[in-house]
Amino acid sequence: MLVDYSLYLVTDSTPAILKGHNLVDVVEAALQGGVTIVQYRDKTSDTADLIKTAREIHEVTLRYQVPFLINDRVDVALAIGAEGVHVGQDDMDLATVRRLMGKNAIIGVTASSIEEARTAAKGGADYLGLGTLFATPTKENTKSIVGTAGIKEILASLSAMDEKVSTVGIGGVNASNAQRILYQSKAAFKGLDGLAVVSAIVGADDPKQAASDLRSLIGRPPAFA
Ligand code: TZP
Ligand code: MG
Repeated sequence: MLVDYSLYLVTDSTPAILKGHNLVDVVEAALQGGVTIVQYRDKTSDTADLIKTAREIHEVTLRYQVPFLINDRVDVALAIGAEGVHVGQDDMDLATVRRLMGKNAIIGVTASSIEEARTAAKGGADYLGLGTLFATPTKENTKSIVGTAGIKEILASLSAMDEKVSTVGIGGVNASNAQRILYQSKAAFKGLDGLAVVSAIVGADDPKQAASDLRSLIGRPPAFA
């Protein structure tokens, strides 16, 4: 399946980031602004609430014909018929996720090192979330801050493999650094396929505008290039 990873929205349900906005409305605004794929990431709600909110978001993403993935929870993804799942290194193993979700599902894995990235690529991940790029309050206690230099090393190593995997950078991405991250990653063969963003869109006063600004920055060669 051809998936556009260029502007990947990852949701956050914490009041500090949502600032009174309704999450489903924020996702719709972000879709209007041009996000190309959406992941529902919610570490606190109970299962019934996860399923309810995931269903609501999925109704919206289906209207915009954008793939919808669930973070961590294969059971929730299966329950609502989501297009995919994103798992971290401590979640269900990739082979089991693939068996449960089927060959057409979009499966993403977080990778913070060359070894993690290569293992997930060999294991048949469709894409890798590479990071953490920059320290971010959205995800505290991240194992490692890899920066653009670390991302470049991972991309260089992946490009030498037969297995083809898409990649998105995540962690502290915003309108001020998006073009630089993409530009610097291009020095490593094909570069990143996209950028994953949480607070720069979910926490924006105007999520549609924030998404649209990021989308045009991503599509445009940087002024400094
Ligand atoms: N994984 C690595 S960093 C991160 C996740 C889920 C959070 C990124 O959030 P933000 O607000 O875009 O920095
Ligand atoms: Mg996880």
